[in-house]
Amino acid sequence: MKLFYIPGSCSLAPHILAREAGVDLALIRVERGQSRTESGADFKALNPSGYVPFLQLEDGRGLSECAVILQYLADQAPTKGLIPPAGHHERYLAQQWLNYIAAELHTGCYTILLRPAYGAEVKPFVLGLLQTRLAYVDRHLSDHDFLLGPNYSVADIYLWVTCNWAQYVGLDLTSLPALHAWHQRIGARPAVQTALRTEGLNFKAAAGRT
Ligand SMILES: N[C@@H](CCC(=O)N[C@@H](CS)C(=O)NCC(=O)O)C(=O)O
Repeated sequence: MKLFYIPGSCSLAPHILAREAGVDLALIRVERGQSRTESGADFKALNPSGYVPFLQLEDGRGLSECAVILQYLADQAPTKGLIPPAGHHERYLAQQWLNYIAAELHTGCYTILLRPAYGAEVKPFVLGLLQTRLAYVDRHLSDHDFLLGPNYSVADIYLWVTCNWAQYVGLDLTSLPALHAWHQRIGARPAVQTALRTEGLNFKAAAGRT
């Protein structure tokens, strides 16, 4: 399988997950803002939305949307326990968090805060929303080790990547103690460190933009 990615962007989440799960992926870099791959191929011809992550399966079919790709990859390695089995209540809890991260944090806040196309007048309001939404996550993590309770999962990986963007929007994660401690803990995982190094990033510089 091939994962199309932009270093440090949301595509870092499926990249980390593949390493955690031991799923073999070829990484194809897409040039930010240009819809071209590193070899000059037209990325939109392959994925008309133009977004990374994009996963091309062995049979040539494609999958887009970060939350969906994460579930697909985790389902390839069911014994690793990175996602609860389909049909179980816990699977819906995983989807609940994935959807929250995608809608409320990623596109609902960070995309607006980080793209110059959105005017400066909306940004303080959206930053306030982000703080409120992350405070909710911080409260949850204050009495749970991970988003799904005792088990590290795809939801933690996606949240971790979005938390890396906090520094670019002027948000200090130390103001959210449980989230900050959780972020440090996950950042130390070998699979996370290897993915960061492979994308030419480091944890301290915390990895790119949406
Ligand atoms: N709804 C999409 C949004 C993905 C998205 O925003 N991708 C960004 C990177 S985080 C992107 O491809 N940007 C294109 C660019 O910067 O050229 C998803 O959840 O996967």
